Amino acid sequence: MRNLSDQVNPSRVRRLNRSAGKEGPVIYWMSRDQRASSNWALQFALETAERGGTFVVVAFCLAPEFLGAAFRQYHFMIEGLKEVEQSLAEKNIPFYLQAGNPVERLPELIRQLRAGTMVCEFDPLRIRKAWKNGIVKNADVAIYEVDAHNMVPCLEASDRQEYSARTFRKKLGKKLGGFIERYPGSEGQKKAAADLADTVDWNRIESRLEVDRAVPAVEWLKPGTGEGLKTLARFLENGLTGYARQSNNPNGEARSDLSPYLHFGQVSAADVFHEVSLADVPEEDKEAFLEELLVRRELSDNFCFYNSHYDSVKGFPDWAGATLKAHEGDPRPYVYTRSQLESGDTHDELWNAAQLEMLKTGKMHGYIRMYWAKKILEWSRTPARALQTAVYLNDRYELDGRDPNGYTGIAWSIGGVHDRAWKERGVFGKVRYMSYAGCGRKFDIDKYVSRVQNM
Ligand code: FAD
Ligand code: FO1
Repeated sequence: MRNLSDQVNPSRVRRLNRSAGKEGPVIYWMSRDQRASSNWALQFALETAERGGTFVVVAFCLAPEFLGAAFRQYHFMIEGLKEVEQSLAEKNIPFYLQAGNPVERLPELIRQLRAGTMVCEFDPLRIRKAWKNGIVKNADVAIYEVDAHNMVPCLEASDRQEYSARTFRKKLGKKLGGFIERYPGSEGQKKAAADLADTVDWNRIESRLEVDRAVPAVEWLKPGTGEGLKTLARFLENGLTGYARQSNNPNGEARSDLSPYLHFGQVSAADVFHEVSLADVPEEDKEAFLEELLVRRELSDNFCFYNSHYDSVKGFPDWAGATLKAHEGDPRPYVYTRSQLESGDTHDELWNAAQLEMLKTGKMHGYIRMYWAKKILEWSRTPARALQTAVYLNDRYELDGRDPNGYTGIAWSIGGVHDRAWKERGVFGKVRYMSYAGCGRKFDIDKYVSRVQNM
C-alpha cells in the first residue's frame, strides 16, 4: 500500500536481501542514473529516509576501469557528476565520490556512516550485477533496487526474453499507462548537514584517472544534465519534425544526440517522453521517435537482462547461429584486421567515413551503425571475431557505448537478434544483409563522406 507521501511506484522497487533495515542514514549508490532530479532511485531513498526519521547521502564509486571506457567517456561522465554534486548540495544532500572497486568501497562507507539502508539502481549489465552481488554479500543493511532508467520497469514489462520488437511493443503498450508518472518536485531534505561530506577534489580525481587518453574528450557535445536538456530543447525545435521520414538519413537533422545523456543517466527518458508527447509536431514523428526511445531502448534492457550471452554469439537466436555456422567457411570478399578497421582503412569509403565519424565525434548515426556492424561481419574471419571487434570499437570510441543498446544493436546487426530470417546469401546466411548500393538509395553517400572528412 502506498502511503500518501510515497510517489515511487512500488513495482519499480525490489529487495535485494532480507537484512532488516536499521537506524542510520540511507545511502543511494548512484551509478546508472547520474542525475539529481527526475530520479526515482533518489526519490525512493528520500522517502525511505523521511519515514525513518533520518537522511540520505548519495555515493558514486569511480571504478578504475569500465568495459573499455577511455578518457573521452570518463571526462563526459565526471563533468556531469560535478553538476550532480552541486545540485545535490542545493538540496542539502551530501555527495560522496569513492574511487576504487564498489564491492569494497560501498561496504566501507556503510560502516563509516553507520547507514541502515542502501538504495541502488536496476542495471542489466553483467558487471553491475556482479558489483551488486558483491555488496549484498559484504554489507548487512537492507538493500533495495529501483528501476530509475526505464519508463516501464524492465521486470514489469516482461518476465522473459522477448523475441522481437513486435511482441515487446504489445506488452509495453499494455503497461505504459500505469507508468506515465510525473516526478515530484523534490526540494531535497531538511535533516542532513550538507557539509557532512567534503566537497570532492575533482582535480585530484582526474589527475589520478588511469584511462586511455588516446581517445580524447569531444568538444561538440557538452556533458551534464543542463546541457542534455538544452540538447533536447534544440531537437524538439528542429529535429523532431520529419523524424519519421528522415531517421534513415545521416545527412539530415533527425537525430536527437541524446544517447550519451541517456546512457549516463544525466537525462531521464521519462522527461524526454513527456516533452516529446507535448510537442506540437506531426503524430507520425512522435510515434517514430517514441518507438526508438521506448520500445527499442527498453527492449535492449530486456535482451541484456534475460540473455546472459548478450555480448556473445551464444546470445544469437538458434536460426541465426545455425545459418552463420553453415556459412562460416564461405570465402570473404575482403578480410580486415581489427587495427585496419579501427583506423577506417578499408576499400569502402562509406564504411571508412562511418568509422571516422565515430573516432572524431564519439557518435555515429543510427542507420549507419547497422551498415557499420554488418560490414564487420562480412569482412571478419568468423562471426565471433566480428562481434568481438564491433563491441571493442563501439565501447572504446562511442560516447554512448558500454550500454545495453550497444550490445543489442550489435547482436541485431550481426546475429539477427529481434530480426527475422532473410534471403540466404554468402557469409550472412539468412541474417539481413545491407549493401553500399542500398545505402545509396536511402541517402547521398558522397555528401555524408565529405561532411565527415571535413569534420
Ligand atoms: P535518436 O534517433 O535521437 O533516438 C533517441 C533515443 O532512442 C536514443 O538516444 C536511444 O536511447 C534510443 N534509441 C534510438 N535508436 C535505438 C536503437 N536502435 N536501439 C535502442 N535504443 C535506441 N545506442 C546506444 O545508446 N549506445 C550504443 O553503444 C549503441 N550502439 C549501437 C550499435 C549498433 C550496431 C546499432 C545498430 C545501434 C546502436 N545503438 C546504440 C542504438 C542507436 O543507434 C543509438 O541509440 C542512436 O543512434 C543514438 O543517437 P540519438 O540519441 O541521436 O538517436
Ligand atoms: N558506473 C559506476 O558506478 N562507476 C564508474 O566508474 C563508471 C564508469 C563508467 C565509464 C563509462 C561508462 O560508459 C559507464 C560507466 N559507468 C560507471 C556505468 C554507467 O553509469 C552505467 O551504469 C552503465 O554503463 C549502463 O548500464
